Amino acid sequence: MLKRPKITIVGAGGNVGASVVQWCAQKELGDLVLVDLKSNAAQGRALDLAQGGSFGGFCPNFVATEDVSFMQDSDIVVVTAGIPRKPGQTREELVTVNAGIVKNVCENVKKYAPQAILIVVSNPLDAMLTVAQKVTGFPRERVIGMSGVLDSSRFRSNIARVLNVHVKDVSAIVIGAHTDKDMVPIVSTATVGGVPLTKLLTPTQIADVVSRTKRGGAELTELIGTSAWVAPGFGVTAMVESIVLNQGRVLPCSVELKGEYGIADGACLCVPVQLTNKGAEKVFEFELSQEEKEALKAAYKSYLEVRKIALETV
Ligand code: LAC
Repeated sequence: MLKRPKITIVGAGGNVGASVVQWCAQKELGDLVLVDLKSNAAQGRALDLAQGGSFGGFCPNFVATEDVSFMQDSDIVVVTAGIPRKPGQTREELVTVNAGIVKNVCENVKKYAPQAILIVVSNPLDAMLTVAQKVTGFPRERVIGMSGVLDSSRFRSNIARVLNVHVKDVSAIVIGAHTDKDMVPIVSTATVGGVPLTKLLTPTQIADVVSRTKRGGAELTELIGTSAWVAPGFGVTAMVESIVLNQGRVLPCSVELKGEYGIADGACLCVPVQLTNKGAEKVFEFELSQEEKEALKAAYKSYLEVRKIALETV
């Protein structure tokens, strides 16, 4: 008998988790299990979504629970659990609290869903991915971080806004660390309708777009008092969709590197990867400009500092 993919969202009572559920439900990507340790939080989100199902066009048959064992045999587990940053905070400042939460969730993933593909969203993302990998022992194909899809989406939308063009025609990626300081928007390969970005914007305009992209999450957090959820929800859903439909899309995601880009083995940073029903099946490597190479090296150094704190905590 054919079965629908089982997708568990841990932290579904929070904004990002609920946004992931909404878009995965609308796209009918699988049977959704909403887990949140906070009493009634997942149930409340499930009810809200179910009440909108008739207009949203999806069947409101979610499982919502505080009981992590309901993730049993999930094909995909999305981890959004953890505290979000507040205005003025960096993602890195969340490391000690969130490392403990991610460790706890991942122990349960290992126990109940040992074959799952794990998508981590909790911050500081790249260090949390290392925690997830260490706790589960899953291969790199099955431990993937949501960072670059969001950062690249911000980059593309900033370019589209400055040029007043449709965002669909903007092709641009962000790699590196998912931090304000060390994400690396790639200008050398960015194009608009196939035309290099460097032919369309002045260096000053490009510098502005890059800086706005790196501060995209911080800017939004200052405006609304907590971190984003709509764009992160879309980002996670694009990853889930590529995996469950075996689309093979090439999206920037954080994964464990094995020497690619000259980065030492075992570091988790964002690079373009192909997402299939095996997970992060293939890492794509391409030539970076000198400036981008240096920025990636700096991202690696910062990652090591945050990872050290994360691993000391767990
Ligand atoms: C952001 C969070 C999800 O960048 O890291 O909005």
